[in-house]
Amino acid sequence: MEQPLDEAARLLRGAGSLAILTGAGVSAESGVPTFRDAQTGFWARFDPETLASPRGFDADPGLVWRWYMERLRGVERAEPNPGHRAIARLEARFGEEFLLITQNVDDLHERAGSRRVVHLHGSIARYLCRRCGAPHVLTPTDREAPHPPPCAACGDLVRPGVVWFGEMLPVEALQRADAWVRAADVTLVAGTSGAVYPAADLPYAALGASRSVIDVNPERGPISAAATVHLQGRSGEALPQLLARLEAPA
Ligand code: BJW
Ligand code: ZN
Repeated sequence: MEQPLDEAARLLRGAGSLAILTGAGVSAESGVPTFRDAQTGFWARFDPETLASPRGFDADPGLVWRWYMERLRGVERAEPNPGHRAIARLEARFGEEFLLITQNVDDLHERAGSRRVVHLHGSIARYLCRRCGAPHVLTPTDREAPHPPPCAACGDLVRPGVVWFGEMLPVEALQRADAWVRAADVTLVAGTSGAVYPAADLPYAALGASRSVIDVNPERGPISAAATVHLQGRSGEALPQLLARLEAPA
């Protein structure tokens, strides 16, 4: 029987276009905790779905602010890992027939060289007013403050430029992602639990359009079960292996 790595390499070799969907697991080997692991230590006492929601921010803006400032520092200290770099190499190989769709709010893909990137859940480096939407540039004081700063335009509170539970994803980004997974010959999914919608629908949209799906995850989750191939392993190891197999003479 064909090994999963060989099967995945064969699918990619035969593909003219590639979509990649990433989640927090891709940044785990860079030391950025996955979303469901981000509640370690002090944060273990809080429900992530409350911290990452407008309701949670309304209830305790200072608590949510401190959580984001701590995570922002973690992202800034982190470096891209071999998984991010393998994804950038795949972009170089597929050129315009490539789109990276990420749920991650870090910029590690860009720092690894990815350019054709769509962010579904925003960015932890961007800040804006929760009321009037005016952008806000973080000062060193803001970063250490126990509370979010006030908006310079209207005085309401500044919030992170991420998509919280109960909020709409950026419409254009989601439409582009959906069109890409339906049209691309292969969709490679890496490091996502498939627990959060509507991003979790994308692999099924690809399968529904009779496209192939490769899932890279050390755990076997709902997407691995439905995928054409499941590469069971860490993305920082499995993706470079896949790339090496692809670049080797057939
Ligand atoms: C490794 C690894 C290694 C570890 N290598 N892998 C349909 C059904 C039910 C509910 C809903 C539904 N549609 C919408 C909802 C509601 C809700 C939702 O999905 N809830 C679920 C809990 C069920 N969705 C929403 O609210 C969305 N908005 C929306 O639908 O708007 C329309 C609407 C509005 C109002 C009313 C009704 C509808 C918005 C979702 C926004 C998600 N935002 C967050 C926070 C961003 C900011 C922040 O970071 O703080 O995005 S939540 C969090 O989850 C974050 C992530 O991007 C997202 C996905 O998580 P991800 O990336 O999969 O990470 P983990 O931690 O879950 O998994 C890590 C994986 O990595 C695991 O599988 C590991 O095994 C693996 N791994 N090491 C490879 N080395
Ligand atoms: Zn404002």
